[in-house]
Amino acid sequence: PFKAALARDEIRIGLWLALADASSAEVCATSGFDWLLIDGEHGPYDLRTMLDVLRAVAPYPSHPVVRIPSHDPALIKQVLDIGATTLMVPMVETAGQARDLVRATRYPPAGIRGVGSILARASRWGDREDYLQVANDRQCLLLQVESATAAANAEEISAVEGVDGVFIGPVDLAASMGHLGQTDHPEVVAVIDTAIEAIRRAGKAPGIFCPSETLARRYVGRGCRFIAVGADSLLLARAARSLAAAFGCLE
Ligand code: 3PY
Ligand code: MG
Repeated sequence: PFKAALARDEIRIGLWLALADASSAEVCATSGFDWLLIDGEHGPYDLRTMLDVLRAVAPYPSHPVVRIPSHDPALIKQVLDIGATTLMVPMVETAGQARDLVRATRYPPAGIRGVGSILARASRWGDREDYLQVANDRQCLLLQVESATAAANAEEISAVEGVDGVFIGPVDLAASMGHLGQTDHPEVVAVIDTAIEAIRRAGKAPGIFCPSETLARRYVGRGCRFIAVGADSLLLARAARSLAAAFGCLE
């Protein structure tokens, strides 16, 4: 449903799961976000915690997206085998890299994914007999553009067949432009706006991480379609600090 929604140009609002904990992920899954990002790039996840979180959120409608830390086809194979269907891949700079990533998620002859699903959760432990036939079409691949070079190549990257969405990383983009930590710097916002247009010209869904509500609504208005509007760690920190402050702690 997530992949189909992006193809239909629908808006999907998400939440970042940075805490790498199955219980907090399950709490977040009860809140109704359209998608949840299991952040294996910056969160302290390993394959087992990714698996735990995938299981924890499985009974809920929120769609899990797994961000992997590298472009390694061996890791991609493992993450798909534990049952992730939607991957987000950071730091994609060129269309050539995008093509290699699509191939890493597809079984031959379309790609190079190794075949081990009969032993894996992805095929419901072999119960889905058509898994090998349907797997390639079920994958949803989201690539990140998050440098000045990547933003300049955004249309070519987006045009690669098999790429479903292109997610702008404002934090790394700002850093690459010499504005470390300033995701709302006017030059950064201008490059983001241009990248959104380039991604849409290629017929793909643009996405972004934006915990500022005003800016998030602005990016939706510019054409972003999958937007992460917050993170579990930020929500917990804000709520805990505000409750403590209400009772005068630390005064
Ligand atoms: C970035 O901003 O660099 C990300 O990867 C996602 O927010
Ligand atoms: Mg980033």
